[in-house]
Amino acid sequence: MKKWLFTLLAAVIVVSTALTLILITPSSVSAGGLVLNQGFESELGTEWTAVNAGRVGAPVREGSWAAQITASGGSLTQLIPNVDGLWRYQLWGWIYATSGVTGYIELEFWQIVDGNETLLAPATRISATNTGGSYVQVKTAVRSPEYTTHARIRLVETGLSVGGDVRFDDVGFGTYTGGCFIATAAYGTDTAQQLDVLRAFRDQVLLKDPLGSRFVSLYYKTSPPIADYLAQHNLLRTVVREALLDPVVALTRVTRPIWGQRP
Ligand SMILES: [Ca+2]
Repeated sequence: MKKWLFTLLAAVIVVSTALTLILITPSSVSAGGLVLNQGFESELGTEWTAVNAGRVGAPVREGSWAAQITASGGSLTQLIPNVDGLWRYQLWGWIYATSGVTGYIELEFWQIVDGNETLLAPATRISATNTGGSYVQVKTAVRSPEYTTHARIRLVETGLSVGGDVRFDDVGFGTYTGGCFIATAAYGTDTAQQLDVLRAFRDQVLLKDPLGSRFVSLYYKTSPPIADYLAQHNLLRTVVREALLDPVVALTRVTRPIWGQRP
């Protein structure tokens, strides 16, 4: 592809996405840029340590893949650096579990200095049992203890036996923002499938670039009043969704092979 064309395309996507970001929940972006909002499309095996667990097709939840624990005692674990003490964080995820099986998303706060690891508080757990053939969202807010440097997220289960099934998708951790789901302004839900590709672009492109990160930060600071206004004006909301958001979503989706992370 010609270089100028690529540059033009990138510029169009960045500008369009920036305009659209006001409609996406800021719940997974913190002051320090900490972001973890994972749909298991590519990150499994790189960021997560999997034991008796792996990727599985996820027809019910967003994207093509979810995480599945394949045998009793299996787990998926991830250590997250640069977590601050005395902050309010939010932990969430989607769990699919068959009868008698419980899926847990556990969060621990650690102080890790010079290789010395200290667990600072008992694990916070959110869970779901027998979700009736679909994914159920669980979430909680928790304050990190003083001296926190890291968080550890663990996806585990109880009750899994032959014929049982437990899956996780869209597991996220980030600064608590009071549950202000700005996406409601346009799509009526913060988990609208249309927004997933934009989240991916934000996480994989914008937030990996210093300028992009500052831009996203700035946008999250300035966007709530705009989103509030949109939420109260149905006609404007429809116009924004159909004239701006939908084309941007389509453009971002078709260009994903260009900007997307390689698995
Ligand atoms: Ca997924």
